[in-house]
Amino acid sequence: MRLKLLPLLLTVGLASMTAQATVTDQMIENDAKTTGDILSWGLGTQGQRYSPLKQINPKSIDRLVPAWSFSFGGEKQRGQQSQPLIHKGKMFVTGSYSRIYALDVATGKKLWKYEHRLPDGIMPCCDVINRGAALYDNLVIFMTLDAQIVALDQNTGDVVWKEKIDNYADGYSGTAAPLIAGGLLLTGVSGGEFGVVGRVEARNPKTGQLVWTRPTVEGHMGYKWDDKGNRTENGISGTTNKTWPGDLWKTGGAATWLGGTFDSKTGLAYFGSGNPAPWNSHLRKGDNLFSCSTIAIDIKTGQIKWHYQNTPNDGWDYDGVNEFITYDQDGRRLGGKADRNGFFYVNDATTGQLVNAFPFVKKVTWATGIDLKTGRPNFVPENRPGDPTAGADGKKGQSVFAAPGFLGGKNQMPMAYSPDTGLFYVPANEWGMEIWNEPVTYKKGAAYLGAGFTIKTLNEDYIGAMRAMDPKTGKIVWEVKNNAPLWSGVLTTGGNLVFWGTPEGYLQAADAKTGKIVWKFQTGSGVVAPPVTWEQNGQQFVAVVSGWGGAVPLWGGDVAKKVNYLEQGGSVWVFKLLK
Ligand SMILES: [Ca+2]
Ligand SMILES: [Ca+2]
Repeated sequence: MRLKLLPLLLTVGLASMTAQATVTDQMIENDAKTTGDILSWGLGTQGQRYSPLKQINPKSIDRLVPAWSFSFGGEKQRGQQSQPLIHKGKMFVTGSYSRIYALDVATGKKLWKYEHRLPDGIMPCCDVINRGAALYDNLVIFMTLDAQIVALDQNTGDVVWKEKIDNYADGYSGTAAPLIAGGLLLTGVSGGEFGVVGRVEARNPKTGQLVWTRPTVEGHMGYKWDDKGNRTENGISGTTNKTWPGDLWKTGGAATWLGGTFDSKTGLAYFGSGNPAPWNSHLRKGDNLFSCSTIAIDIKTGQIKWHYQNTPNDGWDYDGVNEFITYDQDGRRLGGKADRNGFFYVNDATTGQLVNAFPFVKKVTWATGIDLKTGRPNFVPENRPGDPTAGADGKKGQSVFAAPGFLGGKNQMPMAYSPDTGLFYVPANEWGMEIWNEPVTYKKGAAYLGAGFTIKTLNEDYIGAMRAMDPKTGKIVWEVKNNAPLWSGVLTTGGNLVFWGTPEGYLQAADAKTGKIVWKFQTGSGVVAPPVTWEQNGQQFVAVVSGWGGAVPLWGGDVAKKVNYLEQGGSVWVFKLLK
């Protein structure tokens, strides 16, 4: 089914037919099937990260060698979490500190670079990273650490339009790759640790003009805009004060910081939402919608079609931002999500009904399981960090050991789904934390947590584990353990391969059915970005960005100390088969 465009966008779309190198809505809708380009984060808006290409396979992969490498240069390194895009012989890849490069895909030669001028006082919680760009028409569009969206000409790197999302000084930032769906540019916001208000925004990708906004904290008004820029109300999200006490919803967090996926079969965009603010859950009795949830938005209306809350009244910073990947199973359109809270959820993609839920990590302390009838977790009340007002001095609540730690059974690194094997490939981590609550009051632009914490290891020999999960049975079909925490996304292919990176610097590949490692390459710095593959002139290529950083070195407590020998970097590697 091809979605009908909004009248406004149809007009704009027709007017731009003369533009060159155009990326169309049709091309984006078909992205997962077209192996010669990569137009969206996730290799298709469903986010499956599956390519049907099979030239590189367990038999031929011995001959996989570097074709070229490109350095992001300068003195700016830190975390590199970007997924490259490929279109008409060009690679578009973002770097740390809100930089973007266009490269000649054949040679790695730099065509242009854009370095966004960042003000002092930006407040990214979890390193100066960027996860990638979006392509539309002749534009390449990305978000910046000072909460702007910049659209550049694909050929020249010139700025075509630039829009401010919100005030960086209030804690807003932008790190996710934008999503293009049904002629709209869909973005979320980062800043849940600063009491921002999460939302999803839809814009005209040609101009940056807003079409609608949908807040992800219950009680806030959504808006829509007509083609003249007139704003009208579009209904409140939920019901004010139904799941939030007092005024806390006004600074309720639920940041949509990892962006979203889209399925043209349902017409819905799926955005995950982060923790409710502040972290101290005793201040906000209730479910605190729509935090820690999967939120399905009808992109034509900007209304929430359904939501499923993974962690009601979260007390552990279990951001529910993880990607919701739609797929077919038993004649149904379902979606899979490996949540930071340690459970893997399968929901009906059209209605949100919970179909299955099971742990994908070995130690979960906050709940004994998810009730498939009610859809709610079976909480373990004594494992919730205590209320500080219950203590003798009122300053520190009872500390608990919780697993997963707040960095999650899975974090920002996107998993992959293979329609060939029917398995999800989940980059998981096994760790815990000591966590306690403290009193806190909201102050604009300041951290809004009301909690103290230290990440702890659970096992001597490993933290990371790449796991092949069967969404029907909940079984781990195979796993590959990793000493350092996994922080890289995953790619799977019709060549029966699964690719992922490690903080130790390897890009590696395993047999998708057995998990046997069949290839690895040392990139020179930690890999915390998702690999991609495409074909050009009959040859299959693989690419990945390398550069250690992200939340682990900044927030990782005992784990950060354990991996402080890892070196930073900033480069993109491209591989092909030796003939
Ligand atoms: Ca494609
Ligand atoms: Ca968070």
